[in-house]
Amino acid sequence: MAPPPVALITGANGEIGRSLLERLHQEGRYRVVTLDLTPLPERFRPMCHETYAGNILDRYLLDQLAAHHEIEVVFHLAALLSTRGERDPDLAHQINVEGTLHLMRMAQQQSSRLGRPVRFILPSSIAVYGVPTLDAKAAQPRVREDQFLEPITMYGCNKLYCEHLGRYFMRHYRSVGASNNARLDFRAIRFPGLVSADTVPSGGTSDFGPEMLHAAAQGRPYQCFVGPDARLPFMAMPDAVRALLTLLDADRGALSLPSYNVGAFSLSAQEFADRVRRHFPDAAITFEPDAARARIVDSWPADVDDTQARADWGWSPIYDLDRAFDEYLVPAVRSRYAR
Ligand code: AKB
Repeated sequence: MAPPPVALITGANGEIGRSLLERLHQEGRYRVVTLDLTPLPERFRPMCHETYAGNILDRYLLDQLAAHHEIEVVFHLAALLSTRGERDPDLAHQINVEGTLHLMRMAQQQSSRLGRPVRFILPSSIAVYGVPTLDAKAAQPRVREDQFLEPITMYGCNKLYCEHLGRYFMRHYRSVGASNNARLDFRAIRFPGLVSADTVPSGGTSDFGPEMLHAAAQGRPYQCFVGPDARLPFMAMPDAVRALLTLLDADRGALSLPSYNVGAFSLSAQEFADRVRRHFPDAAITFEPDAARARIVDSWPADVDDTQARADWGWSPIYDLDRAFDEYLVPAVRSRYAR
């Protein structure tokens, strides 16, 4: 029997990466090769066919990866998130754009070599949106994929441009001159703020939600860096991983967009704090807004319209607000910090 095909995960050591790795390992459909700046912790290594510690900007390393493995699927998760990106926009551009370009080029070459399209999955973000005012945010809470595409962060600009790059590589790469028998098959999801019970995110601006929850579960006070009215869409991590895998498996012919919104639930920071207090009544949460970070959150939509993902590839979240907290987040963080 032929061995399972190879899937490459970049940024495997990050929040989505670790959850995705565990899920792929359970399913056993792929031999997983990982690439991350930092070595994977010991417990994840047996889940991988091979692990590489290195930089996606290292083209020599990417060439080596491509030479050693017939990569059929790329999950390109490595990125510098929105807050970190504003602290160092040049670095954000390098990692988020140049790194993605290198990887798309590699996936393109693999597609030509294998004679079939490598599927390239990119987690994009609600950061691609730039809603101009709070009035506009209130008037249009559920934003469609083609609205408000004027991001105010380097990270948002990078993600939006990478969506275009993916579409270009899939449909138009080298359309003049060289012949192309197989282009890569690009698919992207614009994720809301993700909340995981296993990891605390770092460098993002939707981080206030998960930070609040993890602080409360550890009995630590938390100063929220946005005001109580700041509202964002959120999603539980298992749904995010399921979204990636469902989009991966979708029929190419059914996909009408290169990049899709996916929604689950929308919460203000106050509502998030109230939910947390419902389960951890002693949680000491205060609001001490940081103007720059609060402005970023204000520019992101309150919620997303995911009609197209539902219609094209059957997207539907398992975890609505109640289930996310009652059945996943709270029991899992409790047991995590009880250990
Ligand atoms: C961030 O806050 O930068 C990310 C995102 C919304 O993409 N979590």
